Amino acid sequence: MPIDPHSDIEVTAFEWVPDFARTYVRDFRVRWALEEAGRPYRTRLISAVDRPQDYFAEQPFGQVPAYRDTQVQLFESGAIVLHIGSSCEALLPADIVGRTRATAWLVAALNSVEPMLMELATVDLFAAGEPWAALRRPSLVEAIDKRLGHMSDTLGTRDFLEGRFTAGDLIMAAVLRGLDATDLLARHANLAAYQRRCLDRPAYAAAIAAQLADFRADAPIAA
Ligand SMILES: N[C@@H](CCC(=O)N[C@@H](CS)C(=O)NCC(=O)O)C(=O)O
Repeated sequence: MPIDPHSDIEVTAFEWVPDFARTYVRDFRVRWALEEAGRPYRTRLISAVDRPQDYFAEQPFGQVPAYRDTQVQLFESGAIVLHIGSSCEALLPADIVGRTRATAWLVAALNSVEPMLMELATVDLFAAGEPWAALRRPSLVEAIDKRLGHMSDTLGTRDFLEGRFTAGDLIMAAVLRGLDATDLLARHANLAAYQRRCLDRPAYAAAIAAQLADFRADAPIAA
């Protein structure tokens, strides 16, 4: 889906991030949902090092993504994906059971999986070298492995968490990318294959390509 500068839908993303963060900035989730829904969008790019003060009125924490269309102005990638899904059956089934189950998986990804993976990122990346990080890692890895094991059992031989691809799979597969630098997902073959199935979707590739295309080459200078 080409970016359309005249679209009514606007996604706010960062104009530049360091190499290690590229393809991981959470606006890719929103871009992916819009690609799945076949909706063109325009981007507004802001500085990650010097956030515009008035941006905090739109995104209370100054983070990306933010989103707006003719109806709503939103923040939080999960809420935005649910909103896009609310008018797109490819993301959220029309029937109440399918819709609420997909929503439950989306919330589970953000609330029951992502916090653990964020803690692992702190231990392995942001606080690497701190003595407490090395002490925390083994029990954290054990807890993550156990949680993935339960999810692997629940998924079983299904292609997607609820049988067909939904917004719940989109956010779950996106969240599981937090394990890219580890072997933790590979320990659960059906889960690894499930994530690959999600990421092999053309809409995902288009979203990642669009995020990369939006980054400027040089780091902006902080004011
Ligand atoms: N829960 C939020 C998290 C957003 C978030 O952490 N965004 C990161 C980029 S991936 C960010 O803006 N980081 C800069 C900061 O926290 O100041 C969401 O899912 O939208």
